[in-house]
Amino acid sequence: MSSIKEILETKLDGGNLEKLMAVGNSYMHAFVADAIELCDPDSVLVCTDSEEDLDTIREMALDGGGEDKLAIEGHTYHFDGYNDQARDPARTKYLVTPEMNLGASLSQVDQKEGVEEVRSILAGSMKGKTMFVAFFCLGPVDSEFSISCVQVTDSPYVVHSESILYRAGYEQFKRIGDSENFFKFMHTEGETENQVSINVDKRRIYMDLSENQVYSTNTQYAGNTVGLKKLALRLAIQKAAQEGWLAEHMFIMGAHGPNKRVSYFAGAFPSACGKTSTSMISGQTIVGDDIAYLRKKEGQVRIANVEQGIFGIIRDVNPTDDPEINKALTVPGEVIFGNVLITDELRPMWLGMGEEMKAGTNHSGKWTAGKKDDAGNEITGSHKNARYTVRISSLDNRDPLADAAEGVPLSGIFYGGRDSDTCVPVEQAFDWTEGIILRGASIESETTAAVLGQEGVRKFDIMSNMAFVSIPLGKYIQNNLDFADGLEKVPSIFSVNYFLKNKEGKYLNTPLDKKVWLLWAELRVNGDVEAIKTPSGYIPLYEDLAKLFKDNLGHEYTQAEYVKQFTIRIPKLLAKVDRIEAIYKEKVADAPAVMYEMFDRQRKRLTDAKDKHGDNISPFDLIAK
Ligand code: SPV
Ligand code: MN
Repeated sequence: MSSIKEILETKLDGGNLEKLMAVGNSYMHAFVADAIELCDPDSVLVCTDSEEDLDTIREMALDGGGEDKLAIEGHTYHFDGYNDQARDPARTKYLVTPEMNLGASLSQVDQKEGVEEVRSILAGSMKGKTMFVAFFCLGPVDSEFSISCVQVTDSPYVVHSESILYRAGYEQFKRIGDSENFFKFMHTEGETENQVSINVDKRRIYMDLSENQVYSTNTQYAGNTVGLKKLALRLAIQKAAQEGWLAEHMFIMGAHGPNKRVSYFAGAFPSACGKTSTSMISGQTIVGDDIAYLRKKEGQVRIANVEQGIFGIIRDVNPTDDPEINKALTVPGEVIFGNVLITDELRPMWLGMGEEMKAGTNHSGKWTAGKKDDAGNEITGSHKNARYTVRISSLDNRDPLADAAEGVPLSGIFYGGRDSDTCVPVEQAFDWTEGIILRGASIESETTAAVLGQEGVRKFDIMSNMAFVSIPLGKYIQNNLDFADGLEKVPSIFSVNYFLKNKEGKYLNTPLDKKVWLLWAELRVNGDVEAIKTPSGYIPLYEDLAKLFKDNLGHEYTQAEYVKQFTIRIPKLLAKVDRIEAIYKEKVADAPAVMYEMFDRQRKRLTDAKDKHGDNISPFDLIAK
């Protein structure tokens, strides 16, 4: 049997071998040697943190590596295959050892079986290609949050994306010494035609939980291939539960209160519920838009952005609604556009940009309006899940502490979802336990026309992290509950709902109103405003909202609007408790007992209030007299 060094020497030239060996980590060397033996690339290119190595990646991405140039300097575009436009839950599985049952709701296969299956697909898959070995860091480098990662892939596009989205990690990897404490990602595109993966049936995204290793193959969409994003989140949730911290699907932002005060908030909302746009509310500052790690330090919660860039939905980005993003996407600078429409002038176009889509090229080939696929479905010019990849440092609204090694102190958490008829626009939880259980662990979101299937169906999504939880769901909730133990200052939990509608189906709020809910929460966590205690939580006083609406949006907020929005809808809230409880009873065998206590208490509060005030209670009826 060849030694690891001998295997590496077969494919790495002197310079690359030197770069790899300079990181003195035998476990990483063994991982790379294994990838070489398995995938059999022609050559191996090791990327350090240097600009020179990154330039090589950029050039190779443009030289048949998944990207092409656009007219504006630094802008490139990438297409994924026609059926490779999103995460693929059906082909995404956890590989588990016999003692590791994750429960009925999570997709899992036996580790031995799964490894064998995916490795048989990966075998020889890099023949004739270059394998890239790249190092990145989850969280700020050289910090308590840092998790070192090594990515092997045959896609320069993947490495290029990671270099925008994550902090460089070659030097960081040297810091961890000869430790096994890092994440490993192995990706191959598989067979391609016109630079896109074609063998969908052989697509696999398998998380080997006991090895902290992910295999991903026959796919290019970043949500399936960029190891550090959702693949790493799944590994991090397991690691966090073992070590007593949290890995969450959350944005982080600085809310700017009176006298230049900045209070940091995080928020978890399911896809297409305003997560990125909340992190970008005008006049505020962004730390991150997608994934956060939370740790306790000296009695406080510190939270850090796992990423340094945004892989954002481009649909509806326009100068009015998203001025900062729109600017970053229209001036020279490093941006990768994914699955947008490209005009003959090499200009990217997308849905909701405020211009009519021209004819051009998209992920389906040549495109003109009205084009249909083989099944007769209309193909939009730019895909609904088309994306942009950009560094937060390219944005004017970046928070000055966005890369702080110690993260930022966390004052509050928002949980949200698309809810047309039940919860008020903003409400503070009674306490941490109630917030985690009746808000985070009770998130539901209504499906939209953009998603296949019936519209308006409520989909259950624990902490909006359901797709990424890699431990039994009850354990995950318990870990969230326990996180408050020992804290001197427990962050306040809020629920928000931007999607309330009246009986005629018209929204009761405008998208701009979220700024008022945020700034109210900012005042609340600092003890600047009182609140009304309702059976379901604390809601704002009319006077405080009226002032915030006037000062921030120039809007005369009426009592009638307030009553419509903040009426406590008892029957709807009772139905929600019953729905959620039924899901836990049916699907989550290890749900903590305190959950059922919380459901009962909520029911009692609601029925008591109903007996006293009726079904739908105006907030004015609840003001203590
Ligand atoms: C999401 O869908 O939550 C995303 C994009 O952030 S993906 O990388 O596909 O997960
Ligand atoms: Mn996300």
